[in-house]
Amino acid sequence: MTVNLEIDGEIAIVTIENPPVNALSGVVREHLLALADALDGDPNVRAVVLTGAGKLFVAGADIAEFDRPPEPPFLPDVVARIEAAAKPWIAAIRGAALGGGLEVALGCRFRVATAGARFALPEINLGIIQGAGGTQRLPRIVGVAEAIRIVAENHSPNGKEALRLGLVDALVDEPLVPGAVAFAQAVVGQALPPASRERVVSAPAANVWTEAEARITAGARGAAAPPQALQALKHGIEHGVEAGLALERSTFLALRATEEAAALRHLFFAERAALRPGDLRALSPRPIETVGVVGGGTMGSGIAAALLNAGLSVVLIEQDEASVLRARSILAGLYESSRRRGLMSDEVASGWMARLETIIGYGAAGRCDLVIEAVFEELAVKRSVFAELGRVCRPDTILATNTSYIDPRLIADGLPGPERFLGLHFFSPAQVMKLLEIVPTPDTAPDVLATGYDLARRLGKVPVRSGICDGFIGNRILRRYRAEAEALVCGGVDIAAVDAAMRAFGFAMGPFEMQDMAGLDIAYLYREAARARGMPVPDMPGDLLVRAGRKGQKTGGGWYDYAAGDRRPKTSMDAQRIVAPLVGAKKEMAGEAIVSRLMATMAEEGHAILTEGIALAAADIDLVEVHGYGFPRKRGGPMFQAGRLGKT
Ligand code: T1G
Repeated sequence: MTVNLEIDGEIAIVTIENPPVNALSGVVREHLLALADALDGDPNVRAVVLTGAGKLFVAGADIAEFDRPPEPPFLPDVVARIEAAAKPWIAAIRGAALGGGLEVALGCRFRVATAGARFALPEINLGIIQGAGGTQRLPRIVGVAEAIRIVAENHSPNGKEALRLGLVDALVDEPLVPGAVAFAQAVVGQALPPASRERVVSAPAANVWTEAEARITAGARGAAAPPQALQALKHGIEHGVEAGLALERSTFLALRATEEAAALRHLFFAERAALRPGDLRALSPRPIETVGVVGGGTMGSGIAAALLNAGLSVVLIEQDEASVLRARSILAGLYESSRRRGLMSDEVASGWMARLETIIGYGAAGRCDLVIEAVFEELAVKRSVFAELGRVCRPDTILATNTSYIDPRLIADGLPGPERFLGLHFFSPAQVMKLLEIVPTPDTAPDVLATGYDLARRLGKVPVRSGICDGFIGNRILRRYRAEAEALVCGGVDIAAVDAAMRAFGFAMGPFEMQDMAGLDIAYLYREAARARGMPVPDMPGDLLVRAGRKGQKTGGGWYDYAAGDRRPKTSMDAQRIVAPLVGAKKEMAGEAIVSRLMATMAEEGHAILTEGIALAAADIDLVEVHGYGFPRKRGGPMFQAGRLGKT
């Protein structure tokens, strides 16, 4: 890790080299500050080119430092020193200039970039705001409206757009540094342009602020940082750059110390670690270009859409013409919604339908590099599918099941080449949900497992490895979470109070609203199956509701009542009457108490899962909950929560 200095005639070239992303760690800041002083004092140097080594400029401050109190030299001071330099500093940008990296570039008098460069101030994704002048210098360069989009709404212009906005002064082709040196030689001797912070910015019409506040507050969904980033930007426009810088910094420092920011940092690093598990790093995944999907129902079609969105070719296997037509109409709908949601580039969209082949029978499965089975959750049905696949597929074809409950070892039993088999558990809707539970069997070959992770990376999924147990990681914790929520109701706590508490905590829905949407019969059938196996499973309020025909939204009522065509839950006297035999005297319980009770239950099950080796790390359990079960991102996950309470 260092900051290199080279001299090319009258031009000094300063290169930040701090792999993997040139983060502005303490040592880098020290070097930059010392160099700024030294180069200002060097009469032979008339301009400075600042760049980053490798594929990008700078990915920002070193996020890993944020769990510790800020250490000098502070980044705002480094930026201010570069900005105050007697000679022009020219930022030469290739790849990403993010967060503090863009702020350093804004401190330079000039910026040049390649057309493919990317500019962003993504601090809000970490529960913080910019901390080194981004909210003040950016609007003075690109104007208030554009700055609001970049500072508080995650807009990230590329090089071309940055030139149009005036964020960069010129686009240069590779090799970048010689182009930047030529630019520097051209500006040497010219009067220095005003520093970013001194540039005049016209205050926008009042409606710009009110509209932005409404838009950003709504988009933030309760996240603290975006509205505060806007406030800091606005404060500087209305009260001057010094006041703006001061508010920005105090806000940054305050947010940096919050649980929300710690939770988002936890997930930032967990998501990256999840993609590169240590035991598979040295392995090369198998090449996957054509993927077979058996079953074109909701899950199968969603998986097919996720594969097509990622540019892969899909052979969707069904058993008859009617099923093929149904699958194609589902996929046509998913294509439209993926387009609308911007889930695929124009390039991918153009070949989407052409890369989809739907067939009856297993004939074409022999051409597939991987086949994912997504048929009905019944062992015999799944085994018959793999009997066919074992017969027609190439010996090196990877075979995967999307089961969410059945033991994959039972499904693979007797399959020729069991080392090529594993569980790939997608979550509905599979083209949207980011979680992929990867469930190897004892026979699964390491490179097959590595291929599962590589597929997750290509689909933009978050892979989490799960051992084999009932419900793997996610559904096992869900079962405990729901059982504990029902236990609260049995204890006299109001159904709606439990849901309200979990929504206030950050969930989009409480456990009962969620179950009404998914259907109460899934859990009921699971319990009935256990009872049929002779297990002593006591009746739960949900069982009484299902036996009374209340399966949730699909039957017009479950825990709540629903008017026809209306998904809004209404308190149900019928439901309360039906569950009354299992419910004790009415009891008031504070929202926080409800939350900590359910959090403790999830963490307790998480600990058991860790102890049994079903999950490799507590952070993996948090990723499952956040990316598969709607756990609020700003809370980090049940294990993170337990850690905060010192219960790990
Ligand atoms: N600090 C520390 N480590 C970082 C890092 C950072 N800013 N960015 C990435 N890493 C690590 C990451 O954990 C992984 O580590 C490796 O680099 C490769 O990352 C004052 C306060 C740059 C687009 O939010 O968006 O500046 O797993 O797998 O897919 O206002 O990383 O190998 O051990 O993601 O090629 C603002 C965060 C900081 C940008 C590259 N900056 N990074 O993506 O690789 S706050 C960000 C990214 C700030 C100032 C404020 C991406 C990337 P490991 P990767 P990638």
